[in-house]
Amino acid sequence: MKTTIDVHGMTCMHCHERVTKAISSLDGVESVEVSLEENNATVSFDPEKVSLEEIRQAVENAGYETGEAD
Ligand code: 9UX
Repeated sequence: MKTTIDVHGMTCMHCHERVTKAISSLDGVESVEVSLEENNATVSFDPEKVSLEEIRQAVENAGYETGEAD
């Protein structure tokens, strides 16, 4: 499935890279597109391997706040 989650606190390209790596390193994530401008991350993942909650947790562990998925 594909979903977009809000990610707050990213201000530079290093933040962008940290969030991208935090999400893409999870098993079950197929692709991730992080937008600094829109403060979100669009993630394609296999829900049988990884949950949305785990993805949000990975982003928060990297030091960023997440919002509700749309
Ligand atoms: Mo640079 Mo982005 O400290 O937080 S990684 S602003």
